[in-house]
Amino acid sequence: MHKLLPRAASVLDAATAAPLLLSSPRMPALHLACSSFLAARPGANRSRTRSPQWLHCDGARRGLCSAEAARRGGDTEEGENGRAVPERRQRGRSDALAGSGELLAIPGVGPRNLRKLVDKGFDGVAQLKQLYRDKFFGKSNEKMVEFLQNSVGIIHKNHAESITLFIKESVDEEMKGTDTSKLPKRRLTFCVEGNISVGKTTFLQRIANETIELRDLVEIVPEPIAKWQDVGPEHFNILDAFYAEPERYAYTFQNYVFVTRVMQEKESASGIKPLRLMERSVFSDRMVFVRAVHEANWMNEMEISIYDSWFDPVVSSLPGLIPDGFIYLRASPDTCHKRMMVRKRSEEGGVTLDYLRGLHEKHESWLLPSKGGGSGVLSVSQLPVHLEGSLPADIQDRVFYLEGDHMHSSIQKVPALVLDCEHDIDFNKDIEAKRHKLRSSLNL
Ligand code: TTP
Repeated sequence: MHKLLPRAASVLDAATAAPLLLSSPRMPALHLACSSFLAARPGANRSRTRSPQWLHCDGARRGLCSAEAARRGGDTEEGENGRAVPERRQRGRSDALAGSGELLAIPGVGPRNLRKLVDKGFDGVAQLKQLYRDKFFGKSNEKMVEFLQNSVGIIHKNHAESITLFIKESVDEEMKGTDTSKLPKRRLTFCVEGNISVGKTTFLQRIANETIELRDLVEIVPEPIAKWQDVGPEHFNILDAFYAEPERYAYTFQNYVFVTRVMQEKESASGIKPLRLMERSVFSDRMVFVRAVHEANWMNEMEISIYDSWFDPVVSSLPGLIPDGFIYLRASPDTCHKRMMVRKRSEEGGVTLDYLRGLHEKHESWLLPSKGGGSGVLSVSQLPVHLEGSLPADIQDRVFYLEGDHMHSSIQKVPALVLDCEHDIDFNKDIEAKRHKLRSSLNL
């Protein structure tokens, strides 16, 4: 862990303000100043997000492009390319769907959408209501519509809207007469991203634990590096194996990184603090590291195809992996390299400045506005005009919304806060100064 920590103009102020990004109408305890920020995430009129380019998978293969009857629940039972599904296949499927018939009572659900919902693990109305309560309560309907279209694969927006409305009204009906202030608040999750050694661990531990205002509100989920360094009864170190023989172990390692993140998400899912700050995400795995090892030819075409073939469906079926926002700790590759040299993690002896440069570029093209306007490059929108006033002034120009063809559909329009971590500061001093300020204000 670094003794000296990266500095934003005032990292502490920005970090303290970060939870303001996480506002939700259901989180009054956080004194949220910008409740419209997440709830009104833009993209309301986006018709359908195209599948990400890296999937190399066209609409037909994913069953996304056949014509669909636009009647109430009017999805027909068609196979790929619009051909009728063979009877045997239909019979097997209908066995699997037998227990989920109640879903057919939902406007917008016909046989085809029923199959998609069941394939994604929604076996009944109760699961859809739970999804709504966990992920979309207090947000605009558009969020759930987007989820149904992008993650479940419901093609027609009007079907997704009908399903959303039905579920929302059912939940609202059930909650009539309930004192909502006594209900558990929906947890929010932010993922902290940034190059190797930029200071993510330190940021999380010290900012969250040593800042009085945040301690009781924030649960920290550190990256499961210890799990990578100690696998099974033989205590294999897969991080070390990867750096020692990257061509041999890149796929195996990235696969294990993903699995350990899923395990960790499950372990932390039942926490009660309203805010969960996670170190990295499956999205940095895919957008940064998998890209890097593929470009370095450490992961071959077959391996990246295998990775992609499970990445999208698995992520889509685990909504807990999808954060409400990102915090990008940004520093130059040189600075990260210097910090890495000071840290001296034994496995990283061979990590070159060039490799860090590559990772830096990938973070930038993912989490920062495209500067050159190159086509095909990720674009990130500035804060929409109508929301400008709702964010604290000192983070207003550091918040962006992720969008673009290279972005996984489930993080389209997710906000990202960018913090400049180029310069070192002594956090002890800064935290003490903040405490002092707080004590003075309490004495007033
Ligand atoms: P980081 O996730 O960047 O963690 P860190 O401890 O370096 O972060 P910080 O100093 O900012 O707290 O990387 C941990 C190690 O794992 C690093 O050597 C890079 C490697 N790694 C991969 O090779 N692939 C991956 O997908 C991830 C997430 C990490």
